[in-house]
Amino acid sequence: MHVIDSHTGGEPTRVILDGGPDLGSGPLADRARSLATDHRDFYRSVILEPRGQVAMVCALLVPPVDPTCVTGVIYFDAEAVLGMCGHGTIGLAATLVHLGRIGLGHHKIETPVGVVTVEVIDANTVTVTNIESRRVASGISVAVDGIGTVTGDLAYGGNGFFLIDPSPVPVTASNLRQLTDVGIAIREALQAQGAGEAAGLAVDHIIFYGPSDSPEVHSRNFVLCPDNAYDRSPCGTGCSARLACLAADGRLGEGDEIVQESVIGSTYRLSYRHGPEGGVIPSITGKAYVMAESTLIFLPEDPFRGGI
Ligand code: PYC
Repeated sequence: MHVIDSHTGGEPTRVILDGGPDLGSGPLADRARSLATDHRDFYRSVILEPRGQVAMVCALLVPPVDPTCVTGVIYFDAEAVLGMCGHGTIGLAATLVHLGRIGLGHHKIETPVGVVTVEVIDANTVTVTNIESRRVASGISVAVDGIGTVTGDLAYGGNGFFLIDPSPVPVTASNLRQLTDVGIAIREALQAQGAGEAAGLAVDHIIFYGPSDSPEVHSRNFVLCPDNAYDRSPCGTGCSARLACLAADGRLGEGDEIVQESVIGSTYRLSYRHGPEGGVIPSITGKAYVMAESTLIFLPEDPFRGGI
């Protein structure tokens, strides 16, 4: 299995060029469901230690249904198959440039939730235009054991998010353990309360917001992913959900640009235009760097070939 590893603002992406399971040629949403239900051992073996690490997101390349797309892609982390992945799409574009498969300019990529566009500005700088994103519910309160009542918005940006601003824990790199634990507790309470279900949204990502030290930055975030790793980047689909909330609250106008910082200090530039369904079409600009080209080996006699 040939893979190329990159990172986008510190968050790793492993692009799987070949050697994945045969998922057929149906709609990408069906192929993603098949990957999630029938090939869990495969995707965990590629991403988990000792071959990978839990912060990584994999991008499995598949033939697109739409022939105008340069590729189809299905993203997954160690716990779940994702609808979309913003940092992964920036990393994928930088990887396709590295391979000589695309050049500067605009290209379409098919994902399970729809077609997204990348604009390759230079070998490392990419703008993703995501699928239409929307706020689903605002001011949702959840009672969390040991923490109290936490209030936030439910929003969709290709994945389902609960966004909490301001964070109950200061959003700093020295608080990663506490942010993770509190994020897990909130997600469990939210799921027990059925808040996402009631709003028609499967919520598996939690985002906290706090102030940044840089005056040009709008806010700093901490994003908890389904596998309980935190996103080292500002999270492209999370930023899409955030843009939908800022637009719905009248806090950011169409075409106005903000800078979103991650908990480790990496940044994306964000803006939106209005979408046809009443949501927003997000633009996310970030940088990715290719780090390794590898052949993964799965020896039958290796007791940990399926990952730890
Ligand atoms: O950038 O959309 C994103 C993302 C989702 C999970 C990790 N990164």
